[in-house]
Amino acid sequence: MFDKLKDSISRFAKLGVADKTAVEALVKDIQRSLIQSDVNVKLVFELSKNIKTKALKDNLPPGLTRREHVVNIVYEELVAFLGEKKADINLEKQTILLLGLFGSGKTTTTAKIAKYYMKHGLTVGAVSCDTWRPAAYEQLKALGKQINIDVYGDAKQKDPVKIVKKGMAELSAKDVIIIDSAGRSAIDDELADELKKIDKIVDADEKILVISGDIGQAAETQARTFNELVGLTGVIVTKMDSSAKGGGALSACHAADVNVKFLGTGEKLEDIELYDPVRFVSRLLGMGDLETLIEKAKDAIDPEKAMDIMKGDFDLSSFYDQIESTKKMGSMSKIMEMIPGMSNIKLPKDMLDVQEEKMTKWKFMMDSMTKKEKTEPDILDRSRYERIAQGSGTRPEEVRDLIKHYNQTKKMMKKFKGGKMLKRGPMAKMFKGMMG
Ligand SMILES: Nc1nc2c(ncn2[C@@H]2O[C@H](COP(=O)(O)OP(=O)(O)OP(=O)(O)O)[C@@H](O)[C@H]2O)c(=O)[nH]1
Ligand SMILES: [Mg+2]
Repeated sequence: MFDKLKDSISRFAKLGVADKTAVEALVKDIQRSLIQSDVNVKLVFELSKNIKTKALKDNLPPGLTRREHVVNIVYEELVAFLGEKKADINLEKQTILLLGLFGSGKTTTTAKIAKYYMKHGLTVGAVSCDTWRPAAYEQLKALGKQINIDVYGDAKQKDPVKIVKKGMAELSAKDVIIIDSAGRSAIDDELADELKKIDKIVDADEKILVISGDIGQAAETQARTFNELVGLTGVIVTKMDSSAKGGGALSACHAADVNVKFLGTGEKLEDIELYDPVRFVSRLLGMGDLETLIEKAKDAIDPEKAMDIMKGDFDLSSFYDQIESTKKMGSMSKIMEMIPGMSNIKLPKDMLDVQEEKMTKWKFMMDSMTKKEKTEPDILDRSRYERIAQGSGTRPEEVRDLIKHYNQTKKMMKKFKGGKMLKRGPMAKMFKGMMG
């Protein structure tokens, strides 16, 4: 879905100027992509109007070029358009009812989310109350076997309500019980009646509609109808991998005011991801993957310190710490690639990439420095250089080299105005994500 967006953005990003003509061409491209993904035309026009107005009228935030500003706006508008809310998944004891039309992916999704909850340390059981589809219970049983969960069903029982009652009792020791219900080719009275009865018995904590991405903007009506029927707590959009209309379905869910919880991205049981618009749009636009970066950064970096570094606001010891933790995440330029809107920024290439051997020496040097020397390296003079070199078994030139590297990085970071970029936009979001 939205296949061409990435190309449009990268074409735009390569342009020398980001004037009215360029913005208009970009917006046309975006429109084309969205309409191909079956996004409602009215919504497409609203979105393009927003992008155009903001891109051309907004005052340029300090530190951003017009081009970066425009890309950032496209990014933010798309996130808002698809629903800013990241899926909110409760990891407590609960019952989940999955419902939806024929072939939308309910049974597969039952097993997929079972696996997800298990990965988060919960015990899971599933109930098949689909008395419509031939061998529905067998299908779920086979999937359950793959992930080693208990599945309750009764191929002889024709009343889904009875199956659910019994299944809930059998599986009551499980943290999470997932109920796979029957579909129909359309929402008719029979299905409505059946779902209402099941809903009454189960009183599920989550009532999730499973929609196939290939229905595109028709998802809006479908989501609204099911919502009126049972009061949905969320939607899972499947087949995002195989349908060009996934984008239409997602924006339609947002328009219907239901929250997307997961996306199905393939036939295998691990092909599911938590819906996170920031991550999703970043990837769509070829602007890297913030989530991945946040995950990595959480392990490696102290966000407060990282922020100081970006602002050029650091002393020798935090400089050293930062080089060390940045190394854990990969090179600085790699990191920048993962940040939306930042991939075009020319960072002093691999300023923070220092060879291991050099790092060890630097460590010794810093051990031989006084606290004052580390916070105010400017006080270093010839005799201090010599003393530090002697204490660390290095040469004075090598100590000078460290200081030179430190000063250069500081200067570059200040010039690159990292601090200003941290106040808004994706960078700010990333750091917020790291803190949380
Ligand atoms: N490519 C792809 N295929 C999927 C995805 N989710 C489900 N499918 C496939 O869609 C088909 C229908 O999936 P089911 O899970 O049986 O759908 P269902 O809603 O339970 O169908 P009924 O029980 O007949 O109503 C199967 O072939 C699945 O492998 C997905 O995210 N991507
Ligand atoms: Mg099924």
